Formats: sequence, C-alpha cells, structure tokens
Amino acid sequence: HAMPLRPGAMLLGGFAAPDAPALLEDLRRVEARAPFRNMVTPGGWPMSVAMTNCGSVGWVTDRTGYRYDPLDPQTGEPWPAMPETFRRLAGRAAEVAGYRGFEPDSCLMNRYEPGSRLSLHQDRNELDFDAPIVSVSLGLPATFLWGGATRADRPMRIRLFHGDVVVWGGPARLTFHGVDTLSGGESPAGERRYNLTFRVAR
Ligand code: MD3
Ligand code: FE
Repeated sequence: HAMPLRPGAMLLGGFAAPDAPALLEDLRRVEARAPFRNMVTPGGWPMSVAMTNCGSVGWVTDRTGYRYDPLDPQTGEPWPAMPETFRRLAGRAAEVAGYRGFEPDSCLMNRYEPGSRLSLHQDRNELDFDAPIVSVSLGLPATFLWGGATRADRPMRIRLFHGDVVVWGGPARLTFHGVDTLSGGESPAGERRYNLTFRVAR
C-alpha cells in the first residue's frame, strides 16, 4: 500500500490505522497541557484550523510572523515532549519511504472541524529542507490540495483518510499545498480531523 504520488511524495494508505487508538490517547495527553488554539496570522486573521505542538520546538504564528518556538506562547511553558507512539510511527513511516534515521524535533498538530480549511502555502520555516516531513491523518477524511512549485500551479486533489500517512521529501518538499473545507460526518476521532506533521525544524 505504498504509492508514490509524484517524485518525493509517498502515500502510505492506512499505515497508522493500527496505532490510531494509541495516537489519539496520546494526543489527548498533549492537548491537556497545550490546548488547541486558533492562532492569528501575520495579517491579523485567526486560522480556522486549531493547532498545538509537541516536541522540543513548536510552530507558531502571531502578528509578528511565523516561527518555531521552544515555549508555548499561551502558557509560557515548554511544549509537551513528543510521545513515544508518535516518534516511533514517524520513524517507521520515514523508513518505509526510504529515509533512514528520521529524528523529528517537532510535531505540529492540526485540528479541523467542519468548515475549517488551510489555504495554499509552502512549509519553509524549517532550517533543513533535506529532511522529509511525515504527515499522519486521523478522523474525518479531507481533500488535500497539492500544487506545484508556484502558487499558480493548479492543485491536484487527493482524499486522505483516517490512518493515512504521507512522507514528503526531495522535490516535493517545497511544493504548495493546502486542505479544502472539511465536511461533517462521524469518525473514530468524532466530528473532526487531526493531522500530525513531524518535522526536523532545527
Ligand atoms: C507537502 N498540514 O501543517 S499535511 C501543515 O492536513 C499542513 O493539516 C496539512 O500543510 C494538514 O503545514 C497537510 C501534508 C503536508 C505537510 C507538509 C508538507 C504536505 C506537505 C510540506 C511540503 C509538501
Ligand atoms: Fe503545510
């Protein structure tokens, strides 16, 4: 069930499904200490996707810009440690996709509710673009939008389901991508979708 989408991107359909209950349980533990919140973009608008982080640094946005920060600006505390279940799954997925020794220092956790969307963007706040990004989808299905090297490239639409894992590296690492407006429904995670993205940020 490993399928290359385009050079550099590997879809591992259902790869995380057996681990999903444990991942969701650890997600609850992280959010108890670092709650999901709708961060504000530099333009001043709150995002419709709620976010939190675990690991030694976390991705944040506010009026001053985007950055990786070792502290949760909402609590002033370090982000919760990355749970072993998260770390192991990310390492195994990277290995299947051909990346040995993937050691993420950050996991951005996104929570989508019906109506939430993520507009087209690039992930370029990390220092090392040679390291892949591993993303894990849990809960409701979503339509992932996958563009090209410029914002003008018309995106491909890919449905991502509960338990799907995608490993993005090489020529796919800096492509534009986003998530279309989430629809309602029931799922093992309730009426929402979570996405965990594992990164080497520093
Ligand atoms: C392709 N998250 O957090 S995950 C993000 O479903 C983000 O929540 C989406 O985009 C989500 O930044 C998509 C898939 C993903 C993540 C990072 C990528 C695809 C990527 C980086 C480069 C290319
Ligand atoms: Fe992204």
